[in-house]
Amino acid sequence: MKKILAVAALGSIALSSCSIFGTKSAAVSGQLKGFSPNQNLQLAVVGYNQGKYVVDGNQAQVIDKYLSGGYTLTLPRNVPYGTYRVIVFRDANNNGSYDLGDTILSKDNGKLLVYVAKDGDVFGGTKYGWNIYNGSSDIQTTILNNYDLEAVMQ
Ligand SMILES: [Ca+2]
Repeated sequence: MKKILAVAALGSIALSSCSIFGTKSAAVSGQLKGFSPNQNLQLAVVGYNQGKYVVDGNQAQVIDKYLSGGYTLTLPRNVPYGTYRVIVFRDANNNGSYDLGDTILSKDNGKLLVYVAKDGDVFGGTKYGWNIYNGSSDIQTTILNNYDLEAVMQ
């Protein structure tokens, strides 16, 4: 009898974990300020941990070559949970993704994209999926806009 109960309990756990599979879709948008066209500039969502950009080949790279003042990027679902930034970079080796040797041309805007497995992960107030954390408890959990990027002085 106990064995049957245990199996039933396991079954319900499996069912409830199923319901959290499938990340809600999300996109981040913002304005681009001060960038010059014709510099082979691209946009990417890049891991950012402990003050450093992560270049490990596992992060999805989302590219938009049309620097037309503003941007909207669909955020990937097949990346590890953690903290990310959108960057503008010059693709020095023309391989279509950000990697060592490419120059980041956007300033740190003080915001992090936070991808979490469940509500409240990483920072209090986050919701399952993608969020924008701006250093305060006022976290954007649904509409991920105003992630503006400004060019560094060159
Ligand atoms: Ca590159």
